[in-house]
Amino acid sequence: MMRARSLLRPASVVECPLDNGCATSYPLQFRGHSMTIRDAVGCTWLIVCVACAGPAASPQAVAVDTSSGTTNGADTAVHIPPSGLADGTAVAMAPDTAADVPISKPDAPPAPGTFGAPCQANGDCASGYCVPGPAGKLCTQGCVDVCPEGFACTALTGTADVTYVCVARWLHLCDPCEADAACADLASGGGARCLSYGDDGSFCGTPCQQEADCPKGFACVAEGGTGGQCRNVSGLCTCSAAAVGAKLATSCHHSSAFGTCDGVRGCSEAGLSACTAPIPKAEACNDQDDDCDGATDEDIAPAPCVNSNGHGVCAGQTACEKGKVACLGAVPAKETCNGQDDDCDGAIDESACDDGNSCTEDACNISLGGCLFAQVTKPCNDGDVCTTDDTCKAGKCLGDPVSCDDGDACTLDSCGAATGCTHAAAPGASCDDGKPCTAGDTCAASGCAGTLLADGATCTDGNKCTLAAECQSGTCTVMETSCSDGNPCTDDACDSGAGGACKHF
Ligand SMILES: [Ca+2]
Ligand SMILES: [Ca+2]
Ligand SMILES: [Ca+2]
Ligand SMILES: [Ca+2]
Repeated sequence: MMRARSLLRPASVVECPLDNGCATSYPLQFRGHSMTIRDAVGCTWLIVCVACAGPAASPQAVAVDTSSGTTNGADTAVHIPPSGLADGTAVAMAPDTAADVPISKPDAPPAPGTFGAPCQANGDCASGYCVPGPAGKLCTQGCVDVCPEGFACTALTGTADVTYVCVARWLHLCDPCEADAACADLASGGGARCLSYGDDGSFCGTPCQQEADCPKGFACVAEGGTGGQCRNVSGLCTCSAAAVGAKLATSCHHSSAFGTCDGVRGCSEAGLSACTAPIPKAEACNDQDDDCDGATDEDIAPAPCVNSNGHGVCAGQTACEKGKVACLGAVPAKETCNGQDDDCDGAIDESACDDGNSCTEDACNISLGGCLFAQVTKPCNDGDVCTTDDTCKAGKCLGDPVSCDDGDACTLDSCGAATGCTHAAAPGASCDDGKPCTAGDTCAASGCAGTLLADGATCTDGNKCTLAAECQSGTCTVMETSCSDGNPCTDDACDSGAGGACKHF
C-alpha cells in the first residue's frame, strides 16, 4: 500500500499529553546517551499519539513536518492548536513551565518480534522487517512519518509497493572508517561521510541540517560543501556493538614537531584501541625511521670523533651506518715508510725504519726504495757484562772479554752474564806465600801458607849479587857474594839495583 507522507506545517512543536494511552516506550539509547520521551519525541510524538488514539484520528489529517528534523530537545513547548486550523497556520507559543518528565525505560527487553527486539531475519519480526542497528539487527516497525528517537522513517525500495519503516538514523555514526562507503546507511541514503578527526583517525558522520538532527554529544558541522554532518564533540568516538562485531578499524596518526607517524586503531571487545602509530621523534642512528618520513637514519649530522688503539689516536667524523654510529677516518697504525702519518701523531714516517740494531743508522727514503740501514762504527753496548770496550764492527756490536783476574791464586776467577766477575775460594790450590824459606805453599782458609825449610837449606833472596844463601830459622841468609876481581887496587861491589852487576872502583 502506498502511503503518502504528511507534509506542510513547518517546524512547529506540539506537546503531547503523557496519558495519551500510548504504551509505546522504547529502549532508546545511542552510544550511552539515554533519552526521555520528551527528548526523543518532541513534536513527532504527536503523530504517534494520533495513531494510537484510534481510527477516529486519521494520521493523514495531521500535518507535521518530520522531514526537516523535528526532533527537538528544546524546552519550548506549545499547546496543541485548536482543531480546524489550516495547514501552515501560526500557533500561539506559551512558555513551558513543566519540568521534563523522564520516562523510565522498561526493565524487561522488548518481547521477541516487537520493535527493538534483536533479530536475525525478517521472519523473526512481527512487522516483517529486521534492520541493522548500532547494537546489532533489530525488529523495526512500519511508519508514516515519524519514528522513535534515533530512527528515521525511510522508504524501503525493491518492494512492490514503497514501504516505509523505521531505520536507525545513526547506524554507523562514529564507526571507524576509511571511506564514505563504509558509512552509507539506509536512513541517509548514502549521505553519511567518513570524517577525519585529525590524528585520532576517521569516523563516520551522518547528514544533518541542524543540531537537533544529531544525538547528544554531537554537533552538526558543515563539511566542505556537502552539507552538515553530525560530528562527535564529546571526546573520542567509541565502538558500537556492531562496530566491535565487524572489527572496524581506521587509519590514525601521531604527530609531533618531528613529523607524523601512521598507525591503525580498531574496535574490539575492549573498545577502541589506541593508535598503533609511534610518536615521531628526532631521527637517531638506530636503523629506524624515527620521524616517519619514509627515510631511515637520514640527515644525522656528523660530529667529531676519534679512532684510537695502541698505535695512537686519529681524528674522524661520525656517520650512521646500518643503525650504528661509526667514526669515519684513519685508524692508527704502526708507522711505516710510506710517506704517510700512519699513527696520526703529526710526523710522517718517523721511526718507520727501526731494525733494532744500534750499529746501523736507520732512515726512510721513499725515493730510494724505503728503509735504509747504514752500518756505522761507534761505541756500543752489546749487553754482555763479560765483555768490555764494545764497538760496532760490520753492523754488529762486539766487545772484548772482561779480565776477572784478581791476582789471588787462592780464588777461582770467572765471569757470568748475570753476575759479572766472581772470585770463588779455591782451597788446596797451589800458591806462593812469597817466603823463600817455605815450600809446598797451599791455599787454606787463612790464606796461602807453606812449610818452613830446615836451617841450611838453600834459598834465594832474589838478589843477583848473592852467590849463595841458606835458610836460618826460616829466613834466607846471604852466605857469599861474587864480585871480587882479584885486584887489590880496586874496590869491588855488587849493584843489586843494576841487575846484580859487579862494579869495581
Ligand atoms: Ca626518517
Ligand atoms: Ca633512525
Ligand atoms: Ca707519525
Ligand atoms: Ca708512515
